[in-house]
Amino acid sequence: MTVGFTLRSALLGSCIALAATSVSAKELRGWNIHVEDYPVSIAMDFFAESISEATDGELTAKTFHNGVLGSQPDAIEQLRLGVLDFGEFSLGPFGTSVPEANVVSLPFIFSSIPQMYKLMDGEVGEAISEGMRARGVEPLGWYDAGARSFYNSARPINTPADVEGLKIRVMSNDLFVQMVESMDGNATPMAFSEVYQSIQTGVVDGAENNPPSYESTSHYEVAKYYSLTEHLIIPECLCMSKKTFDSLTPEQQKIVKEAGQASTELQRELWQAREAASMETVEAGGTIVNIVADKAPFQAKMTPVYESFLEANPDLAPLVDMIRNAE
Ligand code: BDP
Repeated sequence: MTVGFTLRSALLGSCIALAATSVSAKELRGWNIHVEDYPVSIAMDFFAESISEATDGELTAKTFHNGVLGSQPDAIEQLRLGVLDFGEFSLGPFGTSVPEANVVSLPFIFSSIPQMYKLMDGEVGEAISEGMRARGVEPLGWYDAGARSFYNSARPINTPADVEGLKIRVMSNDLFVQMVESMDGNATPMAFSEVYQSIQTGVVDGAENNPPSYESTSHYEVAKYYSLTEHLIIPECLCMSKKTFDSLTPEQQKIVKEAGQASTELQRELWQAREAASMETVEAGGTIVNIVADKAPFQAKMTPVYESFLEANPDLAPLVDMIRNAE
């Protein structure tokens, strides 16, 4: 009798404790494609720690690195639905669901990284944020992803004619397919995780990316020609599912926003250092780097890409002009 009573009250007690935990404490789940020591990953871990500290553990967050929660296009959909709480994404794959975000995937649209920062931290970033919010995503900060350049296993690329006939992996977005096809290359959209093996086995000749990604994925081991075309400057987004964000208290939302800004500042600093370190690593590993001094012939090839984009998205012309006419 006494034993039964004690057991029952102990069980009841733990049920109450469990219910209390699930009401007051919440663990947010975050998606990240990169390895743990990547600038994005370190800044995301900092974001998670800051939130937990500022809320005294009432709100905690955990980032799953290395793309273990799935491919980037799938993760973007899950974020919009609120299945994932937060994540760090390239605006490249984001462009297919948020038209405003697609503007930054137009080749050579930004003239430099400082210009990209200035515009993303101002009116252009605000216009893209509006588009993202309307589609279920709350941006918390724009991370740096430098400039993307081509690499392949066949030859250095100095002019657009050197791209002809090369099989190049691109991120999942038609704009990148058109970009490669406009130079008579063969574009293959493919998941990031499949690129190493695909180059190694000759399914593709190469891909395009910034120095830290070229290095951290070891793509430089299988594609030794790295040609600094810098054709894409695509910012990245630390963002939260709007569903998750809206479920937080105003005070928690403020904490999340501040943590997002602080982690963005950290990421941008870490990025600079990693870019330099990555270039050293790949060169020491045998990469043959060539600087593409004259980018004009590449830019000229992109005219049809712009034309078809503006034809399909006439309402985005002011945003495109805002970037192209900026200092
Ligand atoms: C990297 C981006 C990452 C993309 C990857 C890619 O940081 O989000 O998934 O490129 O090429 O630079 O897929």
